Amino acid sequence: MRGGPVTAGSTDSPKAEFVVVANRLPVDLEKLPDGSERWKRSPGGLVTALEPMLRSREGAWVGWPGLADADVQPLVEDGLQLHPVRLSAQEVEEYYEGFSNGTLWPLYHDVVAPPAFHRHWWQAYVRVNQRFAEATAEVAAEGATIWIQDYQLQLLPAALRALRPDLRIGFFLHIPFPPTELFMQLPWRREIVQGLLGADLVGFHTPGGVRNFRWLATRLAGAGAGSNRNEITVDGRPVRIGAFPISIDSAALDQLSRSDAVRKRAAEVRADLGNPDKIVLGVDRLDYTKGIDVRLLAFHELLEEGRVSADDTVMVQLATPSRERVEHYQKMRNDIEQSVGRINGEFARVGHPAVHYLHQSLPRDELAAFFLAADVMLVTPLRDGMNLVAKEYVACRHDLGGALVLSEFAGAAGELTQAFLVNPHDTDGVKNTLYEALTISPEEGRKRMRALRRQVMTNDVDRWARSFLGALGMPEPVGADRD
Ligand code: ADQ
Repeated sequence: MRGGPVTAGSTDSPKAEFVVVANRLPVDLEKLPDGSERWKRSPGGLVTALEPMLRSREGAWVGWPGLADADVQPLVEDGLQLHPVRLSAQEVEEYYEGFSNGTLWPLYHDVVAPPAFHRHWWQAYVRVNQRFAEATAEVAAEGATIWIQDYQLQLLPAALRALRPDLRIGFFLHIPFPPTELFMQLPWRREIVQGLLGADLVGFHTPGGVRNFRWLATRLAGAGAGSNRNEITVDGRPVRIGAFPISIDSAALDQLSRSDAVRKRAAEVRADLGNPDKIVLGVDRLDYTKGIDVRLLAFHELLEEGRVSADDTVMVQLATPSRERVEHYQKMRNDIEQSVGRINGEFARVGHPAVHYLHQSLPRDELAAFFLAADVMLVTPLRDGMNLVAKEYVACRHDLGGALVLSEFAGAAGELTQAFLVNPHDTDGVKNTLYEALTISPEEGRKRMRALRRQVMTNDVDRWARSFLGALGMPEPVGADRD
């Protein structure tokens, strides 16, 4: 699916053998200024990974279209059935912004912000998960394979199993599964664990997530040992658990970054920045877990100490607007913008900012040009399920240039061991590592980048999806194209 408007197709869809269920559909319903509505495709890593599989199996996707109170009929897009789930404005507030993003998101990210526990948010979460279960049960063929995505739908596996015990159900969590002590704070901890255990396979990014979940399943849901270490049993039913580190469409990004247009644009970006010796880059969804403040502070102190000069080193921070209605995000945005202002106030010259900050979402090819132009990529989350930006940077560096500074607390650190790993809570450590990455010899840089690329180019998102669905035991379609 590429960008652009989508038109509604036939609505009398057959039952699907393979169904992806996610909070959001791969298309967004948009309201135009004249009050009319249109579909806009929202290509992302998950869509790109799953789309070929969905198409080859005439699959379906169940999700919210992104607009409250929208009564939308199912549609067929290029052979892909899309089944919208309706959410009221109050449900968006309580289930999505509330329980998902105000309770679960901070709780699962090491409580870097305090999670709020509200019973009416929880009730909305239960109600919406039940609605997703009914919508999915409606769409799925007898014995179909269902792949549920992410933390907004943790009650769905059990709710769906209750309605349709014939289905093969997989669940994948895109964010970290928290340490047991933190998870135990959740008033509805037992319900969540029991919800997840409705699946036949529960997948996490890292072995740590698997360990935490296994402990909680045993403690809170009486799960027993399975026939091997990747299995537990619940009421005699085996539930597989495992680590499936997600990745990106590495080959596509590699190709894109090799194109003349992107290479030319990367040179333009450098020139636009005043042809500095070094460009330091951050690219994130604007979220308090991403540690944007951590890297701004490190850069600020390096400038103050005179170890780095704004005359020859610039920082660029690209931040996609995110969850702008949630209060905590508004405050964080103000704080970051204040820090950028402070650094520029002290170190910029007219026409030469020390930090360039764009609160914008950029097109893919533009992003690739920035990755190609950047000498150091700073990825410093306080906690992150995986972090795809780190992998995208590596996939774009076919020239073996650039250095990746990566937080130990990103799932990606488990695979990208040749990066400059940092503890984002240790400001001196981040500062010294950033300095080291800025001053690395070209030979050492190439050696590290070669090793990183070997990892990222081999383990792409297609392999991830196949490995999850293989573990779930999904049958290959007749004539499937296997590599
Ligand atoms: P996210 O928290 O959204 O994902 P991440 O994995 O880094 O984090 O993905 C962000 C995506 O947005 C990347 O593809 C990136 O290129 C893109 N992006 C960021 N800033 C952008 C900008 N300014 N313009 C355009 N694009 C931009 C969640 C989890 C992660 C996990 C993924 C996938 O929090 O830990 O890696 O899901 O499972």
